[in-house]
Amino acid sequence: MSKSEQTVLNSESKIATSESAHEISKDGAFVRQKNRFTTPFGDGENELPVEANRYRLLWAGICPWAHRQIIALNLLGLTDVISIGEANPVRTEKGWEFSLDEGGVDPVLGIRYLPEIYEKTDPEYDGRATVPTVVDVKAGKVVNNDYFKLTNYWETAWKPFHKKGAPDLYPVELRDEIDKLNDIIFHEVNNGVYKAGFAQSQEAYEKAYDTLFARLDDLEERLSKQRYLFGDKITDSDIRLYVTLARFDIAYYLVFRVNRNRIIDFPNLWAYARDLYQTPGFGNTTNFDAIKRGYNLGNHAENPYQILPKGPDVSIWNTPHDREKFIK
Ligand SMILES: N[C@@H](CCC(=O)N[C@@H](CS)C(=O)NCC(=O)O)C(=O)O
Repeated sequence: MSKSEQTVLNSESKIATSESAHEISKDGAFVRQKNRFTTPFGDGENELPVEANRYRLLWAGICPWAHRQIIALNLLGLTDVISIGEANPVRTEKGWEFSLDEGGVDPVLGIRYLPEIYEKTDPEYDGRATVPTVVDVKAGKVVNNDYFKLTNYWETAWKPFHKKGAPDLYPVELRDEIDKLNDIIFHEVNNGVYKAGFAQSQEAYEKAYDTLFARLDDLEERLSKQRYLFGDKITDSDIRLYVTLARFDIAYYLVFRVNRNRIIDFPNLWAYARDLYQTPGFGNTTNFDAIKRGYNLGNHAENPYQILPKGPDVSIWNTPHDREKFIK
């Protein structure tokens, strides 16, 4: 489908289904839309009550912002109290579709396309219906799509439901530093690849590309001295960096033109990525096939003949990483 056909389709439906014109600045740079549903979880009057079996998290295996929620829920043992719905990784012109489920509808919410629940929640909403989305099943409405802060809610407000021995992914004494690094990782790496991929000017693309690789060089150096970003223990920042590393060589390198080098060319970043991949919660929630199909065949991809790249070989993610050497 050509870009102009895509635009026509998008303008016909009220809810935008791909990165829309309003997310491109005058100089051709991609500026991500703001989150619409941002009420935090907590026990305050205006907060979302933390309650078992009340919420459903909707995601798609392609999506880094959604994947990090799934990793956090798995590490913390929250998958017993928050249900999970998964959309097909290949996004359609009508938005995320629950075609992996029997009958093509989400078994709990009964929706075929994600925009249906956004429309039901707020008929005025005209942004993109995105994953991750948290739905209050009792009310049948979207309550949160704040992909940036969600992992922090699972890590803090949801503590009463953590499994025994769950890791502390957001230790109080490190929160300021974790927040600072998360901001950098977001702007320069997680969203950096999108800024390169969705840029509509050479200048904006090159700026994103240079910033991204300068930051990867910096992280390569940081990870030459310690096992994880903050030392010996996995934190929230590792989850955020991992989801982009896992998509880099198989999708971004080619589709988003971030081709200075691959992750497997950085000795420390590559060993670090494998170390996480081989940690329960990371590799078992990483679906390389979904990632490849999603980025290459989804409605935002410019791939008129729908050809799926054959490589790369992902079995190398299981090779030894030798990162235990950093633990004293
Ligand atoms: N909620 C954020 C981030 C989440 C996000 O962009 N998710 C993507 C998938 S990785 C999505 O759902 N896109 C739907 C669309 O563009 O129609 C946003 O609005 O930009």
